[in-house]
Amino acid sequence: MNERVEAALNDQISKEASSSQYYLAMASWAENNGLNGTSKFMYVHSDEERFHMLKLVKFVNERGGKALIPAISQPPTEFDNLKSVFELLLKHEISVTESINNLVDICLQEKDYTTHNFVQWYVSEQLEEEALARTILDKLKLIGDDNGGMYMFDRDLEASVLAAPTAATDTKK
Ligand code: OFO
Repeated sequence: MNERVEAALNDQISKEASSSQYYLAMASWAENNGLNGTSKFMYVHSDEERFHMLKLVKFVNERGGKALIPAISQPPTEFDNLKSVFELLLKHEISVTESINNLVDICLQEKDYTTHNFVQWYVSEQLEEEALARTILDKLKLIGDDNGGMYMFDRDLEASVLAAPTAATDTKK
């Protein structure tokens, strides 16, 4: 496997692992603050990021490279409020999108069209994740400081998690 592509894929493995840990920290914070719907959403999201990481690990190894399992730094343990949690999530997803775009760029520079094809799945995934985070933030902006609205928001988020396919059950993934 091309060395530059392999290094970029390993860097992405590390980013997906960090994303998983970051959302796990958010899930735990939400659970401790009575936000059960948000907590379920974040637990599922954390699992999905781990799935993204595993998909990369398997691809690198199957293509004759060596997947490196990274150490992960400690994510934050406290968050200001629900809105700031989703603002951080969107910011994080935007940085992951940049990293995926960089990976696409390297694949093209190195003429590795197989990896380029593989990475397109992540391009679409990032589009979906950013859109979802923006939709959630728009709702939170409408709710403002209204506690009743916040309660409904958390409940709706729980319902959406229960209705949506997960990485483990979605055959498209
Ligand atoms: Fe892996 O999709 Fe978000 O970060």
